[in-house]
Amino acid sequence: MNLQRYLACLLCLLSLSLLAQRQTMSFNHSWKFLRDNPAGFEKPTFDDNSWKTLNLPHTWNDKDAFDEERGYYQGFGCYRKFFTIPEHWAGKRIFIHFEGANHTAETWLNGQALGKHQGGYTAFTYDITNLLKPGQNLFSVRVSNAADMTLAPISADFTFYGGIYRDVSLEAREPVFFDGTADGSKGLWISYPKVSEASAQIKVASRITNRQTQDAKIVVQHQLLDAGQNQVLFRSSGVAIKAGASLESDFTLPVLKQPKLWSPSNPYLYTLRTTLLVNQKVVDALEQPVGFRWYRFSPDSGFFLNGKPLKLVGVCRHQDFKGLGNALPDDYHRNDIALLKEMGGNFLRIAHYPQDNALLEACDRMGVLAWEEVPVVNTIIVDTAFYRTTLQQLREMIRQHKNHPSVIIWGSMNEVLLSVYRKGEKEFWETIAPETAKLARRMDSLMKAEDPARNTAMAFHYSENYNKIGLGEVHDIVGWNLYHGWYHDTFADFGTYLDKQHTTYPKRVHIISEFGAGSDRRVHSNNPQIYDFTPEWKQAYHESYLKQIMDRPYIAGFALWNLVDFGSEGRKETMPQINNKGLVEIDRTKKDVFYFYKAALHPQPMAHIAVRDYNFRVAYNPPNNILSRQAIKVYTNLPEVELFINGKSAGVQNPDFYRAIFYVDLKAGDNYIQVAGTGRNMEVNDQATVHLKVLPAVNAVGFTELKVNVGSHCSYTDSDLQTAWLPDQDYVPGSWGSMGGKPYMNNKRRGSQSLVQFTKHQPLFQTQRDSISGFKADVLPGKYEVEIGLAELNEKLKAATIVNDIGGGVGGSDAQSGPARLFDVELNGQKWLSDINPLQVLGTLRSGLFKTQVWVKANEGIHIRFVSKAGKPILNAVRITRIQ
Ligand code: GCB
Ligand code: CA
Repeated sequence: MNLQRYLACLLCLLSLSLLAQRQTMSFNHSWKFLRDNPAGFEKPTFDDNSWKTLNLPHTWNDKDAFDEERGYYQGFGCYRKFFTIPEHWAGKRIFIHFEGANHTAETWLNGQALGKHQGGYTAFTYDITNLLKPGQNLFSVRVSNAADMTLAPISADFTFYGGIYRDVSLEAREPVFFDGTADGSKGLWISYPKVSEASAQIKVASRITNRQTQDAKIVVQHQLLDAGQNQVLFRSSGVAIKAGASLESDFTLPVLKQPKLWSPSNPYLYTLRTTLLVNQKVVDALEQPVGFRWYRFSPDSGFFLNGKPLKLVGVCRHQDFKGLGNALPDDYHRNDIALLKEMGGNFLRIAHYPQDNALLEACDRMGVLAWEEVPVVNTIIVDTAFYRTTLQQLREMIRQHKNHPSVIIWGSMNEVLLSVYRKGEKEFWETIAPETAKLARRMDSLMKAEDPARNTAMAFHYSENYNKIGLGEVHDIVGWNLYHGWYHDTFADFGTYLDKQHTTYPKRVHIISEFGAGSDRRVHSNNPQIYDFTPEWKQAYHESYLKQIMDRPYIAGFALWNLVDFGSEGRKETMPQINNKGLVEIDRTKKDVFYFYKAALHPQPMAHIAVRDYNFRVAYNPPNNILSRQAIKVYTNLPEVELFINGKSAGVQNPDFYRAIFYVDLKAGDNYIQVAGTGRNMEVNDQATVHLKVLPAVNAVGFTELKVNVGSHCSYTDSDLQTAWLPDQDYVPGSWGSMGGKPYMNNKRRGSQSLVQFTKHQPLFQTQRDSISGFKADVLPGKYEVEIGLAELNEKLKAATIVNDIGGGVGGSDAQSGPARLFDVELNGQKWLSDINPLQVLGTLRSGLFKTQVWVKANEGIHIRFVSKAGKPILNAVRITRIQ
């Protein structure tokens, strides 16, 4: 070892051991909490004995955002914590750092106000030194997640879980230190003014504070260490700071020759260690990741990283998890980045707000390019206070996360014209639209001033209004959130729409900032349709979109919606309170469609039998014991795959765009499915089991039960009972089916998009046959239990207007103008239920089950007849069970 290297090593060791100069301590444990706002709670004398003790991270909405009650607690929650400063921290500056509290936090120390932080997704720091006492001290924090018209987000499709939901830490520093207290940052900001294959240069901006009582002469040392912790660059400079003052200074490091570049496939990280010395003693030190890369966007040919084209392929991601709300330990964030990498993704849209630092660190380390944004969603508020907090959230996000090499795009707004005519068309065009454009321009200027190296973007929804008011010209990139084939139109309309945008605005950079479809593993169809929540439709949707995007070089990339299922309390689809457009469920169980992306994006040879979402199937036995064919899909990137069912080959296929579909016969019970193929000289296998429950036909001797999801083309699986409700069908003589009517539609969508109470079987009750006249099942003689399920899905009918209907007669003076209904139900010619008015009997959006028993004679079968007295009869579900 030569002397120079020896000295360099020594220096490394030295600073490593002295890094302890800044000491950080987790401060998550044993807080007292009350979901209320009692007067004087911030004072040390306040009695908090009855409060709950808990550890952070914490949210108070982990349960109520998922229950049947509309809404969730949005108000105040108070936290208190007594603590003593360790003795060896005496004489140091002490800070408290909150990584995030949603959405407004007021903090006191020993009853004295430290400050108020607005914005639920960025960190904040207080220097508490001057208010600390010897012995016991008390922190009191009042957090609010109440609606606040001065703070984004105003409205959005996700739950605004309240609480101190990220880590809190205490920190001790020497009196000369890097100072990011004002914006929750580190006080040190890295940029790379010049990077190429030949050389790279680092610029460091910093803010250093001298809290000593005397002026300080400070040596600032920058060391760049490679991944093996060897020093590759060193620069030492001197600054002088007066007692009590802060100084902002820039340092430029020497040029690094032949830098190792950072990219998703090789996320090489250097470390920049910056050390402050006073009188040769280390007083502060920070370490930041450094990844050398450069990039650009082209309107015609997309994204380029380090001079080479790279399609951005990835996901958007929300930050919550089953049972935890948004209060996630760091590993949960890292785990989601691992999922994205496993899928072969290289791009993450951190939607719709800044997320945990652990997430960005994981992007740096694992190689994911990131777009991060502030939560200006659906609308702005025309108000200076709203503008101030918005710009502040933006500034904090950039200052806190700028050092992450993974970040390439800062985002300003999402679908901000969604609530367009909230206040009427006139006000929109005259005030809201121009003010939105103005705010977007201010945000862009701020982003460019804070970080000229990054690109800026905004996400539009499917509306020409963005173009009309000039929002397409504000930022560097236009992001489109498009849902053709889910909320409206067809898959192919997606590409057509984009092509039109591209030709109309040829100078724009286009990225797909969202597209997605919902799915619920309990709902299935061989004939999936738009907005039906079957995994089958969702798979078809993604298969089509990915192809369309890959076929268009001008599309820089995509961040599909969403990596995960997430909480959205206002959403009441088949899985109420959850937006189920994830590639994985809210507990991160992978859906089959995850493997479609993996097949398409990850280079590693793979094959996945896409039956995991549908591994329990029910069929009725046709006479000859051979079941109708079942489709088995394989997602794979192999050139050829062979499928085996119960050990027998079901043929060989060459997949088309990463998928092969085999039509096979399954037997009753467990079916063992295997797929095999070869890719890159590697043998690849997958195996799965599909259980097929075969029920005897209605007119067979062994018939036990028939369950039908009336009004829906989908089957519905009840996993508690290991059974499925079959899709509805028109009556087939000798078999079963409904008669008359058609599926209930709401806003041109199948089924209701509201929660039906008193059931966990939303897919059964949200769908319905409207105007039904009957249901028949041609069963053999015997005794049967017959049950029908009803729910009034029409929310326009109000109970108050119909109270007198039965007595006074429907259509009388008290009747509402809407389609009131009153009907009798007959069973095999006998009156079973009379004067059923579901609205009155059950109420709006409440499920009800009505059962009875009947002896069926020879050649009689079961015939349920709906006899209308007024309006149209309805039926949501039917069950027929043989009991004798
Ligand atoms: C969007 C929004 C996102 C929603 C998503 C959806 O365009 O940006 O917040 O969750 O659509 O699922 O409809
Ligand atoms: Ca139904």
